[in-house]
Amino acid sequence: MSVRAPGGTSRPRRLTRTAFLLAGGLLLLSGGEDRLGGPPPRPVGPPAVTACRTRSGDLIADVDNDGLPDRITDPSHRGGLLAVTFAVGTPRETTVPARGLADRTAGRQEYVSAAVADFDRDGWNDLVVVAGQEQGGDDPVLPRVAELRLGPFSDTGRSRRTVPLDLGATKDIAVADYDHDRYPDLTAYTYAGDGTYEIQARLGDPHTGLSPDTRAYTTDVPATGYDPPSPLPHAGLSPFYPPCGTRARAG
Ligand SMILES: [Ca+2]
Ligand SMILES: [Ca+2]
Repeated sequence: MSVRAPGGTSRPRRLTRTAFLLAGGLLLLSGGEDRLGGPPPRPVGPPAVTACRTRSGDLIADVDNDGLPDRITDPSHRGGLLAVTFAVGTPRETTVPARGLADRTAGRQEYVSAAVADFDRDGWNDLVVVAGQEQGGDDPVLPRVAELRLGPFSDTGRSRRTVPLDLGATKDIAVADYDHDRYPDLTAYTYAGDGTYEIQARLGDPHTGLSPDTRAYTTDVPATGYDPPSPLPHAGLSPFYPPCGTRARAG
């Protein structure tokens, strides 16, 4: 006769469930072969595609290390409408919005924002994702997901290395240039509570790309309210990528 555990689950069934949970945890720890798949193969050299920006402000780069150019667009200029078109111009072309790059809990998030740049300048473009619950009250609501995924990254947003970010109550993000070094920075429109918003900029870093303790600028913004100024201050890709269709001259 099996022993009834509190809650009515019999012990053998509970052990089976525990075993399943453990196996699932080990799967995730080992890099993940769930329905979102694993990260792209580890790069053995620089990308085959030279990253560049189009006249309309899109970024062309190979973000998933399959040798084919991908196109990154963000007509919102603040992360909410970012989308990546993988394998652009081929039969395998597929467009993934920010929500599809977030993670397996994306369906439960009220908002998802993303930004793409090579924050650590290793040649591979990286993905920042913030996602969570909208602000609603005096107290800031922190995002449930705030991560830098160091590239290459897959069409489900999977990468080999993830850096957790401390961005505060942030929904709107963009790539920016604050200190005019070669590392892209991240600008974030952040709720400080009691109806006050501020701009926080995280500076790109050669070792971590961005990190919780990376140098930051914080600027108060006049009461613009829930929606940030557009574009966000110092936002733009142009300091970091050459225009497409130009070639650096030798010498
Ligand atoms: Ca690609
Ligand atoms: Ca990178």
